[in-house]
Amino acid sequence: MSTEQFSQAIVRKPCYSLTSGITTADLGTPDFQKALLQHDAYVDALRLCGLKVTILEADEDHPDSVFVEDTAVVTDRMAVITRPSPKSRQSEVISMGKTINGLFQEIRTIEAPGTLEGGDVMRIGRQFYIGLSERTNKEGARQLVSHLQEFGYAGNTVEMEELLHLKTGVSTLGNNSILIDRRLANSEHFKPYQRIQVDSEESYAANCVRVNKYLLFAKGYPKSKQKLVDAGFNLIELDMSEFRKLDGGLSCLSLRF
Ligand code: CIR
Repeated sequence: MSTEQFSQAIVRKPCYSLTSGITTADLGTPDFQKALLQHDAYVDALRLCGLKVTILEADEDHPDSVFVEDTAVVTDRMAVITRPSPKSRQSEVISMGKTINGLFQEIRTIEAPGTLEGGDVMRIGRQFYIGLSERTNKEGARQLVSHLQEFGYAGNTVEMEELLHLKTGVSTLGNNSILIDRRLANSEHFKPYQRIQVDSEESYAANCVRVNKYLLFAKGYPKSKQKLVDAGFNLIELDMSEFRKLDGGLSCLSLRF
């Protein structure tokens, strides 16, 4: 199976209020200036991968708004505006809806009582995997699958425990391969793929982003890095320390299409 190619990305600048974003991590408060620099480096990396990057203004009313991935699911044929679960994140979709409107002809939405966040949605070819998490419920997943089917894609749900989002624990690497955390490694869904497992003390590294010929990878996870280098991937390492303090990974910071 070939690797999905991207030409564009949407990101949002970090807002100062990100220091009060939602978190379960016990890693302290993010440093705003450092977060800005790390975000700039992320945008540079997307450009290096050949993407045109739309940068949305910081949104102070929404502390978690830098994590744009959760507000939409974008494909080459259509986009779906999601319905995040935390109250503080629900109205993030209003401004994302306006941006998406200018870029996609076919747009669908997730409606109450469904909840769904893009971090729970992973695509491999025409197949989408949707994690059932504290953020994405069965009704949200059902609605997404029905939207996807309308455009010729397929969707399967994945039962999960422990992880915030599906992509906290698994990432597509292209060419039929995935990077996977121990907690999902036995899932039947992923057995057909070539699996590279991250070390158990490096579980944060399981969230990475394949963008064209590069792999965006979090800095500071040497064992997993070595496995990927040995497998022939071109890594761009990025310092994610400030976003990690809010449970955010590399994929959360952009929508790619
Ligand atoms: C949240 O809890 O919603 C944010 N602090 C982190 C969202 C991370 N998003 C993602 O993994 N797609």
